[in-house]
This record gives sequence, structure tokens and C-alpha cells, in this order.
Amino acid sequence: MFTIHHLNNSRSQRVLWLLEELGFAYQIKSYQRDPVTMLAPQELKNVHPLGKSPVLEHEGKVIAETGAIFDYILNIYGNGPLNPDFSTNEGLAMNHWIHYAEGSAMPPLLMKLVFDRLPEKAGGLIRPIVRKVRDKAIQTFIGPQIASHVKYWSDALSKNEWFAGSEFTAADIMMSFPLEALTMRSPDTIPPVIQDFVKKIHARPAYQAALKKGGEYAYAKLQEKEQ
Ligand SMILES: N[C@@H](CCC(=O)N[C@@H](CS)C(=O)NCC(=O)O)C(=O)O
Repeated sequence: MFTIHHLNNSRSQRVLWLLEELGFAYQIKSYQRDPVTMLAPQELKNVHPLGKSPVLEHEGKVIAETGAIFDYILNIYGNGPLNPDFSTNEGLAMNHWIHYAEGSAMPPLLMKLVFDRLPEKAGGLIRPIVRKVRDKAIQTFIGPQIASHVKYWSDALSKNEWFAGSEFTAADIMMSFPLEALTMRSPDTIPPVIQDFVKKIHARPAYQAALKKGGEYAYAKLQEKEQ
């Protein structure tokens, strides 16, 4: 049995969804973010020293980092529709997107989130200066970085229906988080092809089943708006 250490409103939603798609049984150990700092509770550090979610426990093994968890679960599942063989173009593409999602796509999105919140954290006197620093960083570095990633996603989804080709794979589950995060935070800047992708994944029965079991997940808001 898989145990997922799952934090509300977080990336670990993807692990629940992957397990639902594969039809694997799992249990959830739930943790709540601190409503002020948004950090995970100390308790999660008892499971893994970084204290971040997701963490997977299986047969005495403790695995952290979403990409590593995906590799572990997919290795148990073997090759199949969601996990094309590594020697095929689809398998290679899937592996790229699985590692790209956390390695390259998320860092500029996280930087934007941190810089956006900087002025409210600064004291009254220096707030205008901090605001200027934020604007400059977003204008000159973070914004162009995000734009280049968004174009990369749009080009991929304009060429093929799914990230790794014509079939839905684990790469689409892994890529859901950066796409949902951006769609939620800056809906007006999202090209239609990305909006369509997010709508399509939200309509999947396994996505909805994972949502029911995982609880609060603000990134599925688009779906709520559509209903
Ligand atoms: N790259 C890591 C990121 C893990 C991570 O930052 N998780 C967030 C949830 S989205 C977290 O636990 N945040 C709470 C905290 O940092 O205390 C992964 O994909 O597993």
C-alpha cells in the first residue's frame, strides 16, 4: 500500500491523481499549511528532513520529490499507456517533461510569487523602494523567463494533443501544476491552448476522484468557475 504525505493546496495532488489514473490503492496522511506562513507543519519533518510535500512511503521506503516519486511509481507499474517505453520518442519526451516541470518550469513561477509578496512584507517606509525592486526584477528577468516557458508549453500543445505526443501520459499529470498555478494567478495571460489543456485535465474522472480524496486544492478553481 502506498502512503502519501499530502499537504492541502499543494503539488502532492499530482501523486494522488497519478495513483488514481493507474488504479493503485493508496492511503493519505493529511497535513495543513500554516495559514500565515503557508509552510507545512513541523510534523512533516519527522517523515523527511525537508518537511515538504509530497512524500511517498512504500514498503519501508521514504521517497521525497515529485519527479522521483513519479519515477518510483511508474517503475512499479511498468510500461503502459501512461508510461511509454523509454526507447520510444514518446517515452523520451515524457521523461523530459516529468523532470522539466519541477526543474525548469516551477522556479520562475515561484520567484514571481515571492517577489509579488515582497512589498506587503516590507515595512511602510521602505515599501515603495521594495515595490520598485520587485517591478524591475519582474520586468527584466522573471517576466521574460515565464513568457519563454509559456511559449514552450503552447508550442508543444499546438503540435500534439498532450505533452509527450498524441496520448495522455504521466507527463501531463506532472505538467499540470505549473500550468494550473499560472492559470490561477494570471488567467488573462494564458494562451487558449493552455486553458483548453487545463479544462481537459480537470474533466478526467481520475483527476476528480483524486480531488475528492485530497481535499482543499485551490488550483482546481478553473473547474469550479466552469460549473
Ligand atoms: N520540488 C519539490 C517541491 C516540494 C515543495 O516545495 N512542496 C511544497 C508544496 S507545493 C511544500 O511542501 N511547501 C510547504 C513548505 O515549504 O513548508 C517537489 O516537487 O516535490
